[in-house]
Amino acid sequence: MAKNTSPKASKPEKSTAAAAGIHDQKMMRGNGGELHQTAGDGTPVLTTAQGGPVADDQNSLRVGARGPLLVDDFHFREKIFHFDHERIPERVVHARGYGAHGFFETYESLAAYTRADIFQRAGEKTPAFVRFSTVAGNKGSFDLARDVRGFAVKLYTQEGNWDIVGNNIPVFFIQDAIRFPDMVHAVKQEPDRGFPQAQSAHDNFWDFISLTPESMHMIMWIMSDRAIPRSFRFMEGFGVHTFRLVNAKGETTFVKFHWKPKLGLQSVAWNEAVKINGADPDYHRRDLWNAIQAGNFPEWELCLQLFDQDFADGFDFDILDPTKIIPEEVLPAKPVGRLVLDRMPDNFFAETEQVAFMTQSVPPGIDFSNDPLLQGRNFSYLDTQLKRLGSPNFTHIPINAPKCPFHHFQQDGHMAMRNPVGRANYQPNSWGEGPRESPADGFPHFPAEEQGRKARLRPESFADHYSQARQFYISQTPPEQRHIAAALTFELSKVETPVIRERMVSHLMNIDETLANTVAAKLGFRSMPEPADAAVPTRQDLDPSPALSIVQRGPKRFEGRKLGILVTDGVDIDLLTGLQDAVLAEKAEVALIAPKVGGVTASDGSWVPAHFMIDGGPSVLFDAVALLPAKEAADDLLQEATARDFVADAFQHCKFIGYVADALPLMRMAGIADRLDEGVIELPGERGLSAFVTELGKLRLWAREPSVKLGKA
Ligand code: HDE
Repeated sequence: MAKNTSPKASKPEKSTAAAAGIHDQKMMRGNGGELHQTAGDGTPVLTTAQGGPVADDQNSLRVGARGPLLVDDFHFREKIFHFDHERIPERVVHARGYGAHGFFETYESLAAYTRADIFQRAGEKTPAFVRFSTVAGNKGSFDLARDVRGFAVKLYTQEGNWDIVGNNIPVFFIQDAIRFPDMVHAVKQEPDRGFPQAQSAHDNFWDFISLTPESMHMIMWIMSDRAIPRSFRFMEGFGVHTFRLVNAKGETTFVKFHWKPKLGLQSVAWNEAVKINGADPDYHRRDLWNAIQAGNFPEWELCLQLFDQDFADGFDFDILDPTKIIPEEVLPAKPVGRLVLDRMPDNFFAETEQVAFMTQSVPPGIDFSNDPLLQGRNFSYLDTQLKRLGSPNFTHIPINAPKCPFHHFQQDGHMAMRNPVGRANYQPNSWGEGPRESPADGFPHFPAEEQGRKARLRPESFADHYSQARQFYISQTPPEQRHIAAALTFELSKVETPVIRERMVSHLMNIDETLANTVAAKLGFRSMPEPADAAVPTRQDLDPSPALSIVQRGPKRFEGRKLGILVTDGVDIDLLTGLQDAVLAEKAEVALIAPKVGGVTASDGSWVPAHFMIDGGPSVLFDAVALLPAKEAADDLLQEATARDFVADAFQHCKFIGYVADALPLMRMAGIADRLDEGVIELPGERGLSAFVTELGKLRLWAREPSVKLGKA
């Protein structure tokens, strides 16, 4: 008889389940609800999904030592069957995402505007789940693609789930949902070649865009640094469309939703984004995970732009057009509550992957406008959930289930977890069983008067595609404008068909001539094209809106950011601990980067563990850096090309750099020693380390950028 050479299954640590945050111990119970236990030591016995105890999970059942496998092996069959079916279709857009739990807290009663229960009582807390996402990339793509970010919020209100399925950009590419499949096809990988992934820099995308003037406002946003955020925590969210609030008297107010991050806006530089994608493709999800695990709970304020029909009638643009904003300088956004994310999901698949957002999920007191994009979305999202989650019972999945009482007669279907009990599964019934509808409490669709001829058309009030695109551009600071020009140049340089590049530049001429000329020059145009035909020939010259600039809406402090400190053996321990303390006092983080990840021996002989080795911790991962090598190790550091890149990149990306004199040889090698500016600060500095950390709150010295580009001092 063949000897069993099975490797002994290693026993799980008793605390594994708790450490992994597995709360649902039912997974480990047998059918009787009792834990199967091995003799005495408390470790649960592995079972099949049917609950049968498993004797050997390492070797399949076979005839003899080298013979064929047997179909009797129901355990193998079940295990491999389940594995083969682990994947569900990824989202057709927004496939790559990351979510967290939290709560929404209402500041004050908004009963004058809406009857929505969530807004009735000051201090009321409502559970929330938020999923951030990129749009174009597939599930396994990288975080720092140039792309819109989804910002989808599920609020589990006492009157049902309310989904605000928004983005981090307040406008959209198209004005009518019927164009969405074309738009998404154009941006995703080209169908014959299957690439590029997670990139808008290709012919099909720019072909579609250059043939779609209504996308020009969105293009300005996408080419700005908004499309390469530093962190989910430092970006805004927008409901995009105009919605309605409806109060108990049936009176309505139009509303636009804004989420504003407490820690201010921040993006990265494009060259940095490219490098982050290689150094840490999970940069954004890791950032959110780390912040929440460390107890630094990200927070946003919900702000409302509220307006009535008179305002809408007097406004320069149609409030139903999702390619337009209402500038905050024209209509301020009123803070009405805060959203705090304070808990990561226990299981990524169960929660983040299976969460199903739908624009049409609104409680009484929130209603829709006639924005054709919103109305198309209200129709679309139910289909996508059925396709992806495979059953009309997707609301039975805990992350999608309401947290308020609910009663209905929907029954059966795949994976039905809840079915009506008793005899009545319909209403009205004579058995006195089950729920009934309630005209007083139920959802009152706002009785808007509608009339008109049935037709396929676009209103003339949607025709101006350039005025707000220009307004966005002129609202940016000079470095932000440079970044837009650079992004357009980069993207169009990847377009292989010259006529598409020209068509795009002809649109830019309607937005800003200097921008068009700059891009054309950088692309090597030999002559300028004619400006694009515009449906509305005269562009309005709107006032700039400073609220649209990231730089003008940056943080006030370094809080929530990360300083990367380069250390070697012999690092001055007093300086290092002083700097760490100053950063922590600012509620920011430090990471130590050393030649070896184990750590370094500091000047006092103590052992200081590192977080990264230099190759694994490039400066692009940090908001600012400090260079604290000791003299005796400085030569070794000069041998490391990545140490040079660490310094050169930090400088190139306009970051603040703290240094000690012993870092100068390294700085020389990085080509910055004779180009020191006010962003390169010797430590501890005249005003001390806390003054240095205060300075870091400015995040970037953008004034350095032109000289870096030209390679000049
Ligand atoms: Fe979406 N969108 N969308 N979208 N959308 C989806 O629903 C759709 C649009 C947005 O984290 C899909 O569950 C149509 C605008 C976010 O799970 C799908 C149109 C805005 C998410 C869908 C739009 C968004 C989605 C794919 C044109 C910003 C991710 C998977 C009318 C306001 C939610 C899914 C999550 C997801 C349809 C345009 C935001 C196919 C038809 C505008 C944040 O239903």
